[in-house]
Amino acid sequence: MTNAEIAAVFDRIADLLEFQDANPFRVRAYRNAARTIGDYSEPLSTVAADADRKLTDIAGIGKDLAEKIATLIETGSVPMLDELLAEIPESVLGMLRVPGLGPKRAATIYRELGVTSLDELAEACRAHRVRDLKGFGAKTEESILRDIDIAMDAGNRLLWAQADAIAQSLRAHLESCQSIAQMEFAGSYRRGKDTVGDLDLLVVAADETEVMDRLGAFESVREVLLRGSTKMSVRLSQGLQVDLRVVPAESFGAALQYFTGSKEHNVVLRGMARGRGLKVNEYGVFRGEERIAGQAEEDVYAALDLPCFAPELREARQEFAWAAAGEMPDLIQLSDIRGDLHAHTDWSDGVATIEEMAAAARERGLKYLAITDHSRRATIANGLDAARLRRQWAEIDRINSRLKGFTILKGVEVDILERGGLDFDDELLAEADWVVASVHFGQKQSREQITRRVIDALANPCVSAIAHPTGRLLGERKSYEIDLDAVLQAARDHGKIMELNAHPKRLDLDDVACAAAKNYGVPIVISTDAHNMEGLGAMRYGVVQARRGGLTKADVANTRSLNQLKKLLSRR
Ligand code: DGT
Ligand code: CA
Ligand code: CA
Ligand code: ZN
Repeated sequence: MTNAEIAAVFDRIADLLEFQDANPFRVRAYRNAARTIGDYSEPLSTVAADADRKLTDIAGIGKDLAEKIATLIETGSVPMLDELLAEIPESVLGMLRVPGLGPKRAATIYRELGVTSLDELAEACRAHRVRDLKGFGAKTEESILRDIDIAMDAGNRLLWAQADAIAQSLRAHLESCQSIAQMEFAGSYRRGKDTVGDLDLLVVAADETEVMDRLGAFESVREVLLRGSTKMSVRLSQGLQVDLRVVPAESFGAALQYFTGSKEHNVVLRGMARGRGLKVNEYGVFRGEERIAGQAEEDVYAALDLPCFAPELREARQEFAWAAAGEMPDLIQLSDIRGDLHAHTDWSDGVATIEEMAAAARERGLKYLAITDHSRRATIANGLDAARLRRQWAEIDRINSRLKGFTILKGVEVDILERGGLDFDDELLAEADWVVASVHFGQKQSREQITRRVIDALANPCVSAIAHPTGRLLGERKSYEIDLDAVLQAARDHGKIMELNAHPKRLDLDDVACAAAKNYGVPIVISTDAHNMEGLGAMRYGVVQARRGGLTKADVANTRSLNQLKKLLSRR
């Protein structure tokens, strides 16, 4: 059983408990467990099998949890989950993914109307049976119907990070196949899109039968959907479909270009080719019958006098204009990142100590780390009051005095309150090195209200950046209503920074908003929002999205040295 599978079990337990309206702290404990396990780099089954090691040695895993994990690894299930499932059919959980439909309302719909799936829910809304339930109404019914696609999609598309984990293990599995001469993933996965519908895989192989047999033997394959002479499609246990195509070596570059997409990018490309009397398809670039390019992707683009676009840019947004003007941005890379400016510790809802987080950041080659635990409003996340925050900062001073070549910044993630204003006084915030402000509460307010709250926060001289500015959670919740243009203008006017939260579920700001920030001259900070040591590894997901937004090293605040960063911050 993989860590991701174990994490999914605890997430399901949390879902079911929520559905039963259980104590939120109990629900949170299972959510945190899922996060810790999902982020852990070593397979827990390895730790469990090692007689010299204990699961409880892992930060964030206590005795009760360790027992459940051991049972899971041993038997493939855990009694608690089975008991919960005996009370509530699993299909009902899909309803929890409809934005705005909390566990309480979902439970009402299930009990009163006997609705057990998303399809039935849509039907009940269309038949206007939902609006008459107590606590509902016509507006709620309409919004359920409007947002139900998010919940339906959630089952179909994987987060890029999930697809990446699968792609990497599939690549490792296939690499031992002697027959494969070249192999590359294409499609939305290669473009780094935040969610991935299916994996497109291209290979050049001496013997396609061997490759297809090998793919069929991949441990996660649940079903072979189709197998032909050059194409094979399988469905994996995670629900993801993989499309394999075996292509001739002389067409590999053309196929890679074609199947990387996007479709819109390819439409523009074909138009440009036609203008030159050429034809582009998945087999090559042709002048009449003659193939003038196809083996390498660069050659396909070169035949049209175009640069070999970074896959992240191939969305028919600005890339062709940049190429025409000779102004292709030199995209940011993971190695450009020097620090992480959003991280939690066991002082609030993280699981590692300040020192552990700092050591882990240093291990990753970073020079600085801001500790930004939650402010008191976030009671469920064990938010800090002023006294505890001051104690934490004193502790950071002590740790810093022992560190050489690495600096921990005294930060805080301060809540932007529902009524407006921040959760701490300016006097306290002025003592911080770095302040990120976030909207965690009052997310259902109007566009005017939320925009005003965020702009006011930007106007506060103590605030350095706005964290996860739109609040979206991929597959769970759309952005709250916010006028991002007005927010970016305010950020520019007040010399502030906007966050690209690198958590794979957030990626917030998204690629398009990052490009908008760049147009306004607003720097972006790519931050992991890590709640444990492994969580710091999310930086690369953020960098991929930043690249999709066309950001360069200079556009991103935390590529700077600490001194340069301080200069940037002194603008506020
Ligand atoms: P996904 O899988 O929904 O996350 O998105 P993609 O972009 O991976 O889409 P997919 O898997 O349907 O197709 C992969 C690429 O193949 C796509 O980005 C462009 C190319 N492609 C597929 N079908 C067509 C088509 O009908 N026309 C054109 N021009 N390109 C296509
Ligand atoms: Ca695809
Ligand atoms: Ca596909
Ligand atoms: Zn945070």
